[in-house]
Amino acid sequence: MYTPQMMESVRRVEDTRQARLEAEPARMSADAKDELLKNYHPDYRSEAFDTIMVGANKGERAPKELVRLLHSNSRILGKKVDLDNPSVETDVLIIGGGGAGASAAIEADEAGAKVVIVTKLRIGDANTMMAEGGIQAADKPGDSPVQHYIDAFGGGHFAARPQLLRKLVMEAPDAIAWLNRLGVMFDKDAEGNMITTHGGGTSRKRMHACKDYSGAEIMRTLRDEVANRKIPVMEFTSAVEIIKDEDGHAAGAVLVNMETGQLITAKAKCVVIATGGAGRMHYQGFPTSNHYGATADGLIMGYRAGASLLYQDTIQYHPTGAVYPPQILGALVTEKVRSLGAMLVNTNGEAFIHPLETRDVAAAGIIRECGERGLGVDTITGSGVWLDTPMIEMIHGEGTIEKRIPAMLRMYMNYDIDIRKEPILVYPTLHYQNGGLEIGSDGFTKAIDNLLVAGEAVGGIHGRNRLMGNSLLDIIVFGRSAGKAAAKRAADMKLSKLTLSHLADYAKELEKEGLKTGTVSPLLLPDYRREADEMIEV
Ligand code: MEZ
Repeated sequence: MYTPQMMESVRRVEDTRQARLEAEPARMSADAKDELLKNYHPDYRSEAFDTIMVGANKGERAPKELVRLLHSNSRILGKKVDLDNPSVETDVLIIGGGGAGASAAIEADEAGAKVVIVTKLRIGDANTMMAEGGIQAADKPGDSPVQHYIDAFGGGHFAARPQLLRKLVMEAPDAIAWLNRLGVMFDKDAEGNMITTHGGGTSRKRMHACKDYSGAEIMRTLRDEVANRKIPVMEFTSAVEIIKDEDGHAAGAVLVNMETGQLITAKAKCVVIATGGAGRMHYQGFPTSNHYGATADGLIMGYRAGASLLYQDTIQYHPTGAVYPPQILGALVTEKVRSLGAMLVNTNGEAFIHPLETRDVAAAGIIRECGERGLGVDTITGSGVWLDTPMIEMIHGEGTIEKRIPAMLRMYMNYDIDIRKEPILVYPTLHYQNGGLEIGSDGFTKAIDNLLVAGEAVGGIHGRNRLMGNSLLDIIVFGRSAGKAAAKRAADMKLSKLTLSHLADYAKELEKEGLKTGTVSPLLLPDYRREADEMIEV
């Protein structure tokens, strides 16, 4: 399956394998990491960012693609929306059908609230489903939430909001217990103990996994629970704007039926934004590991309603996205592959970075290797480095790959690459938005006291870089608590007259700044047609 040139490089990887197994690559100093990030991490390419000219974060920078949407008008500006006769009325409206939205819905329902989930695709079409390697929790002897906090705080460059991170690590053991009770099939040993491994930047083995489809297994369980509880789910229905009342509360959302385009008014006493990430914005032209609907919708709706963003300028590029074969460009190659011992190796078979450096550092190292150093392996989609998967069975014994990372084995087998015998080619892929809407530790946005945010749409939990397995964790911890808080708030919330006047105000602000992009937002779905047309022209 590899080209003859690639095979020449594979031979060099094989020649150095035994020696690499015997000598672990050195860790980098903190200064060397900082230097590497500054020079090679995409977050530091100033030309890829623009200044936000309107709203709560005016004057701050964000990726150009996001700024373009923030500088766009509402999809429904000037359209007739019947706010007086809502077709949906509920206590808690949850926007997003991924792990955070489902967890919030389950807890709000448990607390006795009337709940509706709206999701633009199907429930479970979300980044949760795509997460592979595991979920962190310090729930074993020799570990502690404090240790978990220290790892995550350092990994995030000491920028995480302390109260948010504290909540994340303190509630992690209970999150795992909850998932266990709901029926998640975590990997366990013969005695029934949870099997845990390291991830990049962890000082203890606290990654709980379900082989390498941890997110899919968690989402399966949450989706079943939502169905068992008969929580209404409006699928193929997108929220496009937050509705407010005349006192500035969130009061629901304007929805659009994705098939007919019909606008629907949903009134709610409390709203939870759980819309997930932004990989399909393809910042800086990167491929992505994200699901089709990851287009930052919640950030746009929340911002237009008055909420503020935090760390919107920091993006996570997962070091190991597939770069070959081209059919799976950008697909996630789970960090668990490196947790199990596979090294990152250049075209000469040299290990150039410790495989479990934090993601931003590992990604920057790969970009340097393929760029300035010219030691990548050329493919038709760009240059990549080897991830030396055959090392795994040399370390842990035959059968480990089939048992621990079967999804990886199958994905590559589809292209006649047997990862037990041959290494694979990887390059960073857009994986996660570190930033998002700003919340307090109670989950509410600062500007609107009955608007909550949970999951990847939140900024500040992880700081400027997230460790593996802390996202599956945050969707459960913050999803659950958002559901409980929303039910409580809804119980004593009285809404006044509904309004969308904030859309006109936002439009005026855009006009005042002379901004006329001709685009509307949120994006809802990526538009690959332009790219396809360009390819046809070529
Ligand atoms: O937390 C993640 O992003 C994750 C578990 C990804 C992975 O490498 O498997």
